[in-house]
Amino acid sequence: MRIDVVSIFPDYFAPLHLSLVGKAISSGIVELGVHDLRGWTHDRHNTTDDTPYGGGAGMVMKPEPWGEALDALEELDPAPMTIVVPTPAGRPFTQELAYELAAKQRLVFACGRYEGIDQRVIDHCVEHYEVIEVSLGDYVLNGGEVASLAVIEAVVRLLPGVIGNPESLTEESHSAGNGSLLEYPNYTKPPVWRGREVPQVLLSGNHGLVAKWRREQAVERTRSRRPDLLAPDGRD
Ligand code: 6GU
Repeated sequence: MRIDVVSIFPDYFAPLHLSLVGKAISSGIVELGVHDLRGWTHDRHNTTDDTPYGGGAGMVMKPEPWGEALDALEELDPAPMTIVVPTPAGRPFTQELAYELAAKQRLVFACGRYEGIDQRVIDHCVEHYEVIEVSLGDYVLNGGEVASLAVIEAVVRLLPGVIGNPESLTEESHSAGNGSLLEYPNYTKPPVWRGREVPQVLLSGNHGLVAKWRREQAVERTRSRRPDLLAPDGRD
């Protein structure tokens, strides 16, 4: 998969070269390009924003640098681009959407700042590319950079060859493999720590009992923390 990011703060994306995503890049599973939007400005101050038509607070990102950036990215690789636009007005980001994005050939993250990007850029993109506006949840970030980092990590770990043991993908929270329950609590050695014991069933060696206990724990956690993930009648 090829991933491009366009931002006025390209330094936000340095951590992508760490850990699991970094390994996916160095091994060639992911090709990453991070681009400074200011490279597509032509005035002395590299202006990327201006005051909103109609008045009001804040600034809006100008369309011209975005248009040139997207034209230039198109030239870099012939694969069709899926433009991901992080915005609190977007489609809620879920594990299902992460799997959807992981199936694309090429993702381009368009990171807006201030009050957002001139709507004509989005409308232009919808005519020329696939566009997915994505929200991380009902709260406000200063720009799309941190949201893009989260989406990129969630997507890249799903790519074949990135996670050593693919079973860990199906066991974890929100995956299809455990009925979309939250994950059960985990324990490791020592068996007693500061007077707290590991639940006896996990030391029993009885795989059937362990599986039953974990399922019960997952259901109880989900019922108390995220009842919205259970069936509407509150039963699983
Ligand atoms: Cl995707 N972007 C911004 N700027 N704020 C957000 C968000 C995204 N998701 C939640 N808040």
